[in-house]
Amino acid sequence: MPLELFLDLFSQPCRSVYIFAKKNNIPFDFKTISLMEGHQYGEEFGKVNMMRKVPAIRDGDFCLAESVAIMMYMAEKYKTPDYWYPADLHKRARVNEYLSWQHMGIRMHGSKMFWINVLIPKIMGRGVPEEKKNAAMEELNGSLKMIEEKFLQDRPFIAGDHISLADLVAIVEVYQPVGACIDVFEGRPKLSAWRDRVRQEIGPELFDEAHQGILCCQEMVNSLDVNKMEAFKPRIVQMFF
Ligand SMILES: N[C@@H](CCC(=O)N[C@@H](CS)C(=O)NCC(=O)O)C(=O)O
Repeated sequence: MPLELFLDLFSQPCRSVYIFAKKNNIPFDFKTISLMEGHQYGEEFGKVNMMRKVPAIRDGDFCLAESVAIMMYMAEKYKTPDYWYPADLHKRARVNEYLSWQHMGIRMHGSKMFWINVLIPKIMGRGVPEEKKNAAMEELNGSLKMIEEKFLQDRPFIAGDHISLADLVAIVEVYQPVGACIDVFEGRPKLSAWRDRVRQEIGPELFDEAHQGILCCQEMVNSLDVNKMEAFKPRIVQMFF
């Protein structure tokens, strides 16, 4: 049985797993888990990932969650080119440094702006208070500054001359607020040039295909059945109001 990938491409870590598998010609079955439809709470998916988060994979009777662990598993199993997760001690340490930072360093900040601008007005019928929105935007700006000044510096990619898992994990996060009409590249030439290099390395066609949903998310939002979003409301209130 081919590798099964359980994904929703509106999710950043799902996009990195999807791009990694496609770019490396890893054969897989795409299993759609629509988060907005609540598929993550289904009985079948609970057997794949009891944490009820995507991405997740099933390889025979082996199940695995967490995007970074999944990509490392695929890198080892399918012996993908070294530059993705370099064997060189210092280059690998650079990749690990970014992968360790990003969970708390940017993930929440990009996601928050997406929820604030796109999902919350639809689900709650009102926007979040202006001061919370401004604070979230400031946090996101801080994260982007860190990517430019700490993780990229004057290197073409995070670990040096080649794209790696770090760049892939970074670009999908940086694109989440772009889906919420926030031009994170404006006034950031270093970030823009890095985005162009990463897109080119991945291949513009695959890059754009993976991001198409998030960049046209208004369509998805317009068609959302808010009655199916009740489960999100207590979490939204707790985090944003
Ligand atoms: N650290 C995890 C994050 C997984 C995660 O938070 N996934 C979100 C989508 S981006 C999810 O499945 N959320 C469903 C829910 O919370 O109901 C990874 O990198 O895979």
